[in-house]
Amino acid sequence: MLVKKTSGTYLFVLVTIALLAGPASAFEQYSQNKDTTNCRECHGDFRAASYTGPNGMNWGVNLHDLHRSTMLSDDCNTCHTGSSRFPVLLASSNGGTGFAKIGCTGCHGRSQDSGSVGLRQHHYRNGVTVCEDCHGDANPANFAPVAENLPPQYYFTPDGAHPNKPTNPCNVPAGSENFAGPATALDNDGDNLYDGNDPDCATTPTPTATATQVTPTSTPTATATATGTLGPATASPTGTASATTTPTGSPTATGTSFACAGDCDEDKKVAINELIVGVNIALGSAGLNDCPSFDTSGNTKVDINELVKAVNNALNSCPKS
Ligand code: HEC
Ligand code: HEC
Ligand code: HEC
Ligand code: HEC
Ligand SMILES: [Ca+2]
Ligand SMILES: [Ca+2]
Ligand SMILES: [Ca+2]
Ligand SMILES: [Ca+2]
Repeated sequence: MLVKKTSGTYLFVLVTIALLAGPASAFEQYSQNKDTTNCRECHGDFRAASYTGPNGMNWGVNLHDLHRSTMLSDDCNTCHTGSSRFPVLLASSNGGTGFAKIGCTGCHGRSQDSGSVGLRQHHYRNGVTVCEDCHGDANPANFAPVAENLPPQYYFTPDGAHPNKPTNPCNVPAGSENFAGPATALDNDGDNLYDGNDPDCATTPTPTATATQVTPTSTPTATATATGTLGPATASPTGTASATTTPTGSPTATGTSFACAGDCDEDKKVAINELIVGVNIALGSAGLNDCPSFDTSGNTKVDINELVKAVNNALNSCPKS
């Protein structure tokens, strides 16, 4: 293993500590043990009779009932796992009727981002910077989430099993994302601008990827261009692929999408040898080309928070997307 002295030792120790620490102390569940830890430290008991938000506003409703009854028509498995009601994991569940098994992130995140980045940046912009200790993408300087108007995965419509679930991140028509509390709903992309007040909502929702094929007229060359918001890169990644083919061929376009930090071979797993590649890129003894998926911020370097993210992916499996 190619680890240089000084900073290399530091990185190796860091990776080792992260491996040993494991997810036990992480915010991957609403509370550690039904106590004032993780999300519950600031958002309180999810089942409290009357929810008071972190900034002191009382919603006059029970957050548990607002979610499970009002929005989800009592589909408990949307958030709950196994036969027990505890713990409640943030990104995994048994899966409600017709829903992917991704729990809270089904509404509090978008599949084009790696997990609930907008939610974390909303915290960051409201002075809660603790998320950045473990999620580099919590800092808006490190990651650009997709726009407010792109719907979370559970917002598809129509749905007979949950006729009152949220459907539109711009809250159009009114009441399609907002059900209680302040007149606003969710700041899906974490820029502190909500729903219709976010300029992203002035445009009609854009498809996540478009492909145009220029049909060749006389020469047997076809070009395909794909643009879209694919994966956690800062800039909007634009991939271009050209294929030389017969006029009847349908060339496929490939954009660069790194859904899982550290997953060099894109098998949806991060193996130890892949982590070592990341450490070597960070140290300069390997090039970013050896595994571009480490550079989730797109700054052409591998930073420590990106290594930590990869370690987390190795421990907890890649984010579902
Ligand atoms: C240190 C306190 C703190 C912790 C811990 C915390 N939050 Fe928050 N949360 C806040 C504050 C402050 C806001 C912003 C206030 C607001 O928007 O009304 C907020 C806002 C939110 C919102 C509203 C987002 C929006 O678009 O308006 C959601 C949802 C949320 N938090 C969920 C969570 C979850 C899930 C966790 C655990 C992973 C968590 N919070 C942990 C303090 C905290
Ligand atoms: C939107 C997500 C969501 C849905 C849907 C949901 N719950 Fe929950 N539930 C939670 C959260 C979050 C907690 C609190 C976990 C904590 O405090 O760590 C909780 C806690 C509970 C608890 C207390 C568990 C304990 O051991 O203290 C029970 C019981 C429960 N839910 C039952 C249900 C039932 C029954 C349904 C369906 C009718 C349901 N829940 C639907 C999110 C949900
Ligand atoms: C002590 C480390 C730690 C802190 C601090 C932390 N998290 Fe996490 N969080 C984790 C780990 C580990 C996971 C599970 C692995 C994963 O999915 O990335 C996780 C998963 C999540 C998930 C579900 C998966 C995803 O990627 O969206 C959400 C949502 C989340 N955290 C939100 C927050 C928010 C909001 C804060 C700040 C209020 C926060 N976390 C603070 C470690 C942490
Ligand atoms: C079906 C979609 C959906 C799911 C699943 C979901 N939420 Fe929500 N959640 C929302 C919406 C929409 C709001 C805002 C409602 C409003 O403004 O009336 C919200 C509001 C909240 C708030 C209050 C935020 C504030 O501004 O104070 C918290 C906390 C929260 N959710 C946590 C969770 C947690 C934890 C889970 C998973 C256990 C979860 N949610 C699952 C849609 C969902
Ligand atoms: Ca925006
Ligand atoms: Ca509201
Ligand atoms: Ca916004
Ligand atoms: Ca919104």
